[in-house]
Amino acid sequence: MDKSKYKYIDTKEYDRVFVTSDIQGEYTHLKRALEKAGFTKQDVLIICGDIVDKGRSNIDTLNYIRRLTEEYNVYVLMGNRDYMYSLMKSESERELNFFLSYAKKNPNSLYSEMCLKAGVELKYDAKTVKILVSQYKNEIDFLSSLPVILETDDFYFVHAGLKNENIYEQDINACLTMRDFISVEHTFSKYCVVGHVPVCNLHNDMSDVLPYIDTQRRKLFIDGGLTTVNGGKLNLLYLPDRNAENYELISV
Ligand SMILES: [Mn+2]
Repeated sequence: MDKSKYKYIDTKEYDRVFVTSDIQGEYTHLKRALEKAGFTKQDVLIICGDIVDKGRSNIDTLNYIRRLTEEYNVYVLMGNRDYMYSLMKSESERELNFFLSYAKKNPNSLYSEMCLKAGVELKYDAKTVKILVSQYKNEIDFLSSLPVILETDDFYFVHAGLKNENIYEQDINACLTMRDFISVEHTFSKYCVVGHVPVCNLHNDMSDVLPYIDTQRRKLFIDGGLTTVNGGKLNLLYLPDRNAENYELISV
């Protein structure tokens, strides 16, 4: 994995460290959670990917989060859904077709909203993509430039998981899409915080949206299943120290 996909931040300069994930086009949940937390410019928020698709307000969510990154200490990581949009700019026909088949399968998508808002007929072809890429350059550039792994002195953050702690050995696709991080046998030296898999699947209880924690291998799963699970929630966690089990939860 190349260096541009990895980011380190020093969190000592901030009052509080927050993390959330899988907002999936429902920014009003994030807005409410941040209000409940009393999030300020002295705090930092890390968003572990999948900011768009599945929800009702994908363009508004993207713009809300872009604004947050300009006005607050907010770091957004790439999720597999966000990544798909970087393929819109690809010269490769295979990658473009991969994107188009994804867009076709996801009717509540940023893609369909972009067509609607631009007054372009919703079609899944290269010509339509080209029009959208020029009309939504800033939005697509933002999604394309997101880092994949963020490290602090106390945590790793990534959308789906890491295979070990050697950052440069990671496969980007695996970081964004692995569904079996729970079975990765590596014991992390500090907690690895991820979204991607709704926690109810790990709890084996479809109504349980509380974060799932593996204290032995130091993994913290936080995706409350907003938009993907009945009764799903957005989990915003305040991490007061490196012992992730001490988190305080705001669930909306
Ligand atoms: Mn995901």
